[in-house]
Amino acid sequence: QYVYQFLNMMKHAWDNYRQYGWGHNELKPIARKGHSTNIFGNSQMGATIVDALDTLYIMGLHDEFREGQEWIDKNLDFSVNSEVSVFEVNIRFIGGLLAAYYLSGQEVFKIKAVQLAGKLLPAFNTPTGIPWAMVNLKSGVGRNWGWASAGSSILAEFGTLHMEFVHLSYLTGDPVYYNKVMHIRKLLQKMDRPNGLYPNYLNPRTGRWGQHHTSVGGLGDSFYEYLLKAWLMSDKTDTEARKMYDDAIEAIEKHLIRKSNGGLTFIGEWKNGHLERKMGHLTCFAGGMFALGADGSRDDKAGHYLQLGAEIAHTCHESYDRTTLKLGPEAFKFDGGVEAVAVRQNEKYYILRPEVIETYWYMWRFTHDPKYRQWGWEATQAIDKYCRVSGGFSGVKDVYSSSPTYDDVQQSFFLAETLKYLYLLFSNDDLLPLDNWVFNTEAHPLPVLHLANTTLSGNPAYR
Ligand code: DMJ
Repeated sequence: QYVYQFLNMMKHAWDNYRQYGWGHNELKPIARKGHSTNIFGNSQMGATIVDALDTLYIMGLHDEFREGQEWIDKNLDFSVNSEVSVFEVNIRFIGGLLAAYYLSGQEVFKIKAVQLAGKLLPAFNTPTGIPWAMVNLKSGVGRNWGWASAGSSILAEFGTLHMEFVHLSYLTGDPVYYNKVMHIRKLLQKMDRPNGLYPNYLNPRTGRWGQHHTSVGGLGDSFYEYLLKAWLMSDKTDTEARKMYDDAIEAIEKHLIRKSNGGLTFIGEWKNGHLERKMGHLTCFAGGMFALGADGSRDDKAGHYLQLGAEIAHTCHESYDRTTLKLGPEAFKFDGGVEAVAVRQNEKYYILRPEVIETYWYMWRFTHDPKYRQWGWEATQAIDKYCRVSGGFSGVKDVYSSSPTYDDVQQSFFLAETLKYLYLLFSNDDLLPLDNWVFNTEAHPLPVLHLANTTLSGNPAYR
C-alpha cells in the first residue's frame, strides 16, 4: 500500500503544476503560479514536464505521461534567446528526454534531445574545449558564472555530461558528442592533482585549476558519480573511467572522510589546505555511490565500500533525525560538540532534495536491510506533513523550527528524483534492475550499452 502514497504525492505535485504552472519551468505552490530560476534562463521550457516524464511512466500514470508528451511535441522549442546552464539542461532535459525515449520508445523524445544537444555544442568552443557554464541557445555565446573562482568552469558541471553525450552518439551515430566529453576526460587525466584531489574550478581559457577547493557535495559531486557510471553504462568495459573513479575515491577517503567524536562518518570539504568539517545534503548521495561502486573496486574492497555507504547513510539519517521536522538541513557540521546539525541560519533549509533518499534506495538494493525502507518512510511522512500544501509541495526554510515558513518552490527534481527514488525503494528489484539501467544524476534511467568497445570506434557507425 506504500506505493499508493507515492502515486498520490506525484499526482498532487503534477496536477497542481498542470493547473497553475503548465509550461513554466517550475511551480510556486503557494502563490499558485509559474516559477523559474536563472539556470533555465528566461525561457519557459516546461522543466517540470520533462523532468517528471519517466517518473510518471514508471508509476503507470499514463494519461499524465501522454499530456506531457503532447506538450513537448507541440511546444518545446529550443530556438529561444535564452541563456541557460549547460549542466542543468543536460541532466534535466537531455537526460529526461533520453530516459522517456528509452522507456516509451516514442521518437519525439529522441528528436528533441538531439535538437537540444545541438544547441549546447557551441558552449564547447573555448580555447581548451572545457565548456562554458552557460550558453545562449539562440546565439551560441557562452560564458561562466560571475561567482566562480577566477572565471572558472565548475568540475561538477563540465564533468557531468558524459552519460548523456555518449548516449547521443550511440543513438545518432554522430561521434561529435562522444568526442566532446572524451576530450574533457583526456584533459583532466593529464593534469596534476593536488594531493590526488580534483579542485572544483578549472579555467576554460588557460586550462589551469582555480581555487584548490575539493568537494563531494556541490560543485564536485556528480563528476565522481559520472566516472563510476561511465564504467557501469559501458557494461564495465570503460576501465579508464573506473580507474579515474578509484583514484579519486582513494584520495577522497584519505583526505576528506573522517569519523566524528560521536562516531559518525562524514565527508568534509577541502579548502586551501585544510579540512572543513561540514557536510552538505548534496554530499549524502555519496553513500549510494560507494555502494554502487563496491562491486569491481580495486583490491577487492567491496565489503569496505558497502560499509562506507552504510555509514554515510546512517550519518545522513542522523542529520534528518536531529531536526524538529525530521527533514535534513542543507549543510551540517561536525565541530566543537556539534554533530550532524546545521549551525548557520542559512543552512537550515530543506528544498525537497533527493540525495538522502537516493542513498537509502541504493543501500536497500544492495543489502535489503529493512531500516532503509523505514528511514524512507519517515522522510515520506515528514515531507507529506511539512512540505505538502494545497497547491503542491514546497521547500521549508528551517527544519529546526516547529512553525516553518515555506520557500514557495516546487523543484522539478522533486518529481524527477525524490518521488522516483521513494517509489523504487518500495518496489521490487526487477523494476529497473541495476544490471541493465544506470541512473543519471537527475535520476533519469539510461540503459547499459552493450558495446564491445566504449571508444565507440569498434562500432562501424563511428569509423
Ligand atoms: C539535482 O538537480 C541533481 O541531483 C544534481 O546532481 C544535484 N542537485 C539537484 C538535487 O538536489
